[in-house]
Amino acid sequence: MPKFAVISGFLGAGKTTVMMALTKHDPAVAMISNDLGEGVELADHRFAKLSGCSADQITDECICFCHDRLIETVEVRFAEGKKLVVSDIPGFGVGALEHVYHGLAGRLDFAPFTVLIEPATIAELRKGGNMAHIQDSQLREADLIVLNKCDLLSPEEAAEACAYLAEQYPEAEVLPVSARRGDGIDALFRALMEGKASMRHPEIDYDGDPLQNEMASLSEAYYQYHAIVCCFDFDGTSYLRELAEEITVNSVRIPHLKLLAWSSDGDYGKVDWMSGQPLETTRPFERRCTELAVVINATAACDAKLLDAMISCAEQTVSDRFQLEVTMHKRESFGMGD
Ligand SMILES: Nc1nc2c(ncn2[C@@H]2O[C@H](COP(=O)(O)OP(=O)(O)OP(=O)(O)O)[C@@H](O)[C@H]2O)c(=O)[nH]1
Ligand SMILES: [Mg+2]
Repeated sequence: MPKFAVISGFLGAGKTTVMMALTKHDPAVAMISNDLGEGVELADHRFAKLSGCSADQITDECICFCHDRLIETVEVRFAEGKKLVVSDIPGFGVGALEHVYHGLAGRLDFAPFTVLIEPATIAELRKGGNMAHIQDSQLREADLIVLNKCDLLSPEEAAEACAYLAEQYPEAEVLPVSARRGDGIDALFRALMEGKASMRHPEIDYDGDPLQNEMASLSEAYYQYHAIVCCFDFDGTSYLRELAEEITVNSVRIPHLKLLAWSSDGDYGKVDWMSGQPLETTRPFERRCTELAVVINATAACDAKLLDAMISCAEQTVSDRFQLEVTMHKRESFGMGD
């Protein structure tokens, strides 16, 4: 019987990258990107499609609260012969074990509830830093904890981090991977296909102040626009990097900023930024371009109006610098506590 798994984990842990790696590892895997923007094209979904992955998106609401939509999407993929469908939840999301696994018990066959963590988050958890309650609550839901980005650690550091996670979360299996290199993806695929969901009921105070306060401090923004240059061509990667640098000059913590752009000839580029880490060109453009469709998705620890102002000012400044004419299609921002 085909299976469904939730891939949870904090913003930037690598959920999208791991799901993409799973679909590339075995053609019997399909992925769903889930986020809250209304009627938008998610950067994660478009990036997965541009990269040739078998991918769907569910926007506007968390999969915790749209069971029929989720089942419909999963069943279309099962009917095509997929053996495993994986979906993430929004990166600050907690509660999918209760709402999705227990809420849909009997309607889907579940693979282990999987939570990703990256080295930077372990450091935050250890010192009880920003967002530690969200990260800890996510990990307490896990049947399977995946330590991603192991390429950033020495083998000794990775073993030490796995031992820490196994001690803190003794009910979960811990698996080290590097989605970027493909290390451990086969082991993850087998753990999902062969393992079972425990259907545990961990004690998590979903409505408690610490969790609610952390969630309420976050805002999201979704931008979509088309940019065209009149009489020369330009480097799309430089445009995205300068845009990210302009947005991040502000001293606001941004757990994850994603800038994706593509041109009508099929070329595309993606730049990611996570506070405290270097700006990353996840995928550079191969050719120069004369027009681009651009999607910006961001989650930041500030008021929604400030986040919107930061992005729109940066977009205008950098688009002017590149002499681009912009047609805005979508501009939405909202606070998690609104
Ligand atoms: N070094 C390294 N970087 C990685 C790895 N996996 C993902 N990344 C990078 O980490 C950043 C975030 O990855 P995503 O897959 O977008 O993270 P996510 O969990 O889906 O983030 P949200 O959708 O915001 O919750 C991107 O720049 C990725 O290229 C990895 O195994 N190693
Ligand atoms: Mg993602």
